[in-house]
Amino acid sequence: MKTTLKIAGMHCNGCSGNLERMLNKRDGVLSAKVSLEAAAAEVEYDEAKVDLDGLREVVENCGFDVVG
Ligand code: 9UX
Repeated sequence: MKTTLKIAGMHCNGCSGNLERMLNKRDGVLSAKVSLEAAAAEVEYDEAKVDLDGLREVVENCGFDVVG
């Protein structure tokens, strides 16, 4: 499964780098790419192991919000 999440609250490359690292550490995430410029996270994941709520949880734990 592949999705693109719109992310609010990222201010610098540290933010996007941290979020990308945390998403990639989440069980079930196959690959995550976060763009500061696009304010978006492109995530490929195994839906048997993690769902959208699980991805949202990672984003919120990093201090950001999923806005779409
Ligand atoms: Mo940049 Mo983000 O200094 O939490 S890392 S603002």
